[in-house]
Amino acid sequence: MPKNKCATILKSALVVTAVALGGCGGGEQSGGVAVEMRDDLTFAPAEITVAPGQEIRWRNDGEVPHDVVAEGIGSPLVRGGEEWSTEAPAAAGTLAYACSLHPGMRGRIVVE
Ligand SMILES: [Cu+2]
Repeated sequence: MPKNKCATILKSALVVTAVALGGCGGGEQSGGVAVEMRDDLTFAPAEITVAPGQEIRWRNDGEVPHDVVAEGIGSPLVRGGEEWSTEAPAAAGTLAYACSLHPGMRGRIVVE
């Protein structure tokens, strides 16, 4: 039956798309912006510029745990070897954030 055949082709296309999208994850080439959480209590880079809704990934390659706290953003504790990501705000503007564990550890997200 032509209708069923069509549905099968559609399902196959969806599976292929899902696999292709899944294969893009993990690297810095995936369209996200990466911020390093460093043992010297800084975010590097301290200021990033992203597009509305773009993925932002905080990665902790050190040993000191950190988090990311801002208006509308609250990460869990990100320990050494872990990472956490979220989407940039949908509206243009500048969002300041901080690590709640380390006063003075601050960063800025510029959405434009
Ligand atoms: Cu911190």
